[in-house]
Amino acid sequence: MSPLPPPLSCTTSELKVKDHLDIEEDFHTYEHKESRKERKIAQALDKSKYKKTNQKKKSAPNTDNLETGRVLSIISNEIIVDIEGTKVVCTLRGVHKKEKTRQKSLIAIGDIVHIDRSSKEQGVIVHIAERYSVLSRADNLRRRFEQIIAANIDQVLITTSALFPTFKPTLIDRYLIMTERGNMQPIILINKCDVLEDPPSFIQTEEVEEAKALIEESLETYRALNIPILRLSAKSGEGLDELRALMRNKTSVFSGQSGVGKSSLINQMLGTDFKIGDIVPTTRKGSHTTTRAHLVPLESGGFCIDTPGIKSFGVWDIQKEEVQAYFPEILACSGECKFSGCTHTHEPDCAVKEALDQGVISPLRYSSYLNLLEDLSNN
Ligand SMILES: Nc1nc2c(ncn2[C@@H]2O[C@H](COP(=O)(O)OP(=O)(O)OP(=O)(O)O)[C@@H](O)[C@H]2O)c(=O)[nH]1
Ligand SMILES: [Mg+2]
Ligand SMILES: [Zn+2]
Repeated sequence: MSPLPPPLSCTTSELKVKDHLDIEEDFHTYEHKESRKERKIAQALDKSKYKKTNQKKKSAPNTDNLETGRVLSIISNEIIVDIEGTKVVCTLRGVHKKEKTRQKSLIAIGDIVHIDRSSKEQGVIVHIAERYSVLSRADNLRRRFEQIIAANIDQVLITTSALFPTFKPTLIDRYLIMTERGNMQPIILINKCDVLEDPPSFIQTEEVEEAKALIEESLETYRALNIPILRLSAKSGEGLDELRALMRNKTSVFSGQSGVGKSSLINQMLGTDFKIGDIVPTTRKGSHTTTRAHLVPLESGGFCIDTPGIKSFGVWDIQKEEVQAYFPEILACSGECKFSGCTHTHEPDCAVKEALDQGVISPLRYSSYLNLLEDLSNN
């Protein structure tokens, strides 16, 4: 058995340059031309800041005289930071913006930052502390950037819905990979379970029965893998006490497709007033109501983060050969395959396919595995 790949290395603004430069070299020679124009425009707009920061050679800043806070939300160039209960509007010191990076955003929700406060309500972020975990995905465009969803998270609440939008185990499996890679505990949430018992008239009975069967199969599959999975309803309140208990003293991020009810669940549990959107009747998908992530402190201790719905979830920084390492049940059988480099797709005498036929490996998981290999081959 090959060991699991190491978790995604947590990046800080400083570590990035030192530790990541080698692996980023290829990317930058390729990326250089395309983005040079963009960078020039940005630099021209921001010349004064660049000049100032250019003069200071980067070294670990002395954080003794700085205040520490946590990023609550990011509104273009304004970063709202919580410093002991006070919201401070900050900007990012120019030196951070100049770093070569494969990340789409240098600063993320949940980041712990050190701030030079210029007034009660305003300050400059001088340093981003090392992240202990990161939830990220590949951006939509040819996987060229890592898009950080949130940083310094204990657990990812992989939010799905029983019906509208359709329940998709493949998406769950992608989240599980990035959750493990990013050093976090996954918890799968199936919201809108009320509709299985009391479906609206526009949903056919057959569709409801299919969803019920798929959910039962998923509950069994993920429980066998020791991954917590909860049936919930923001409407009826089913499962909310259990979820509230799991969130106590933890930093949790709600992430999933648009319209699954992330903001509704948070509003129900915490009494917040996040905007709730309608489901588009023709597509039965959400309408991308939450447009930026928000971090909310919990009365019971800890934090939770509401995030915008994702359109797609590409795994980031994973090679095809590594995929099976994230499917423990597939990895466990792979040693018995006839060929040592068996991909479990077309090879004869494949122990994984045998286990699939015998019902030891769930068809849902196997199909996610194939789906991921295909996705990675196309990029
Ligand atoms: N029947 C039912 N509807 C729900 C439930 N939770 C949310 N909804 C509905 O689903 C729709 C979308 O809810 P939101 O909370 O805005 O979904 P979201 O995941 O935050 O969506 P984005 O912000 O777009 O990512 C709204 O019409 C909600 O009323 C539930 O438990 N049961
Ligand atoms: Mg929302
Ligand atoms: Zn095989």
